[in-house]
Amino acid sequence: MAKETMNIPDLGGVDEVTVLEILVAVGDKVEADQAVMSLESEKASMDVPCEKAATVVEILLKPGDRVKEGTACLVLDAEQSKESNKGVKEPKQEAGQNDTAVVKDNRKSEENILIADPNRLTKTENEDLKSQVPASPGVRKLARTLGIDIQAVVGSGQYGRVSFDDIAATVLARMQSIKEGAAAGGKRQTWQDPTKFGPCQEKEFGKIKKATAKAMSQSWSNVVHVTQFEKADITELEAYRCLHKDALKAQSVRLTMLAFIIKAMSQALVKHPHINSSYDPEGQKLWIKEYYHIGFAVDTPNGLVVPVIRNVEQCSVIDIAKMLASISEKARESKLSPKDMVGASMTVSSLGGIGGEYFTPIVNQPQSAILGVSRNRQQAVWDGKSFQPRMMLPLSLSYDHRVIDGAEAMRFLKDMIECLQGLKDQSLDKSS
Ligand code: CAO
Repeated sequence: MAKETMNIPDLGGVDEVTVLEILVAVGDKVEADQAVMSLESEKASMDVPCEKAATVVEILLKPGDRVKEGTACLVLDAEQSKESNKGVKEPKQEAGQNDTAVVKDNRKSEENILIADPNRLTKTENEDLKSQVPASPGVRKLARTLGIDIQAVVGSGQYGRVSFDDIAATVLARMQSIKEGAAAGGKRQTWQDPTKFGPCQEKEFGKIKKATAKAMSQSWSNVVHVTQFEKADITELEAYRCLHKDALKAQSVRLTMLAFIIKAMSQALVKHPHINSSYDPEGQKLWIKEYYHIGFAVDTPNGLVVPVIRNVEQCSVIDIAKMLASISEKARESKLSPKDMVGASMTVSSLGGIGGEYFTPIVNQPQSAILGVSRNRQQAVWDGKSFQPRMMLPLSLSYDHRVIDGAEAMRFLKDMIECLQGLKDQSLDKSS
């Protein structure tokens, strides 16, 4: 019997590691390159391969031991292994065992492809190895190849170690769930039928609601949304509006803040062409629109519609106020035609008449930005010497970050607020 002590090999620059798992038992015959134990450092896990075919005589370490390069780990008997292999015929594989045997052999070599040296790994492989789930590099590689998040796999081994069988079980479970989903007519398995849990009224989802749901889902999944919030000081503008609104009411014109906001949007869009653009992801093109048509969201009994006021830059605030009233009425009476609701270059959604502080409106594709307006309130604002009562209007600008950068969006919002404040100096019936 030629006993040899096997030592921990080069750890690829790592000083000390922990024994995670012993993969062999005393008496086991191991092949050259077969993994005999797993080690784990803070950054990676690695398997230790046996240098030659041998029989395990003694195991010198246990899980949890801290080891360095050169620490004795196993006592092996190479002679005994050779002896026992002499004259041994290849075991006959029984029907059905063939695949398993191949998988097991591959498993050994796969595990050993990536052993020990994190410097040899790609960036992604190294990132994976840093995860806390114990698994051999081969298992991690397989999980990655199959698109399986190893963190989500329940490991059946010691300390929750994920094995090849655990990965296989995860794949099988997914396939089964897809099969069941298809059998159930493709209905999502996570959707729970609410009628099973209490009385429910069934209500038809109307045409407008369906169209909104489709447009919103598309925008939510395609547009890279960012929302920027800011408050506009509209104290003087609101005073100006109040000064005129009663006289205009007598002429059947409802002068709300929204008319000013729409006008200010068109003025700021002239200065910020990117905000007034449409992105075509397929053609990889950006269309800078040279018209200023503003869509505005109207809450109707049948759902949300977004009619458009065209060429706002050519309209006065009173023109806009009149159109807001007449088009909203048309919308609520379901009298809008499809052409009334297309072609906007940007949209405004005002909840100011109802309440709220800020919200995150969804971009109305193919536009690139939408302005959300909330309720203005008197607030105490510090002017450097004392608090002053100021009328503050909360604004929420959502934009497509593929098209518009944050700085650009903020500059637009600041300019838009400036334009809005400037409207107090502009005649209500002049376009500029
Ligand atoms: N702060 C304080 N008060 C406000 C305000 C604000 N920001 N905006 C409007 N108001 C006031 C108005 O002055 C008006 O007061 P009076 O009754 O004293 O005149 C009252 O609130 C109601 O205004 P309004 O909402 O009828 O009029 P509007 O021009 O501001 O808005 C319209 C018109 C069509 C946009 C609005 O009626 C509407 O439908 N809004 C809902 C939009 C919506 O659903 N958006 C959500 C879409 S999901 O993103």
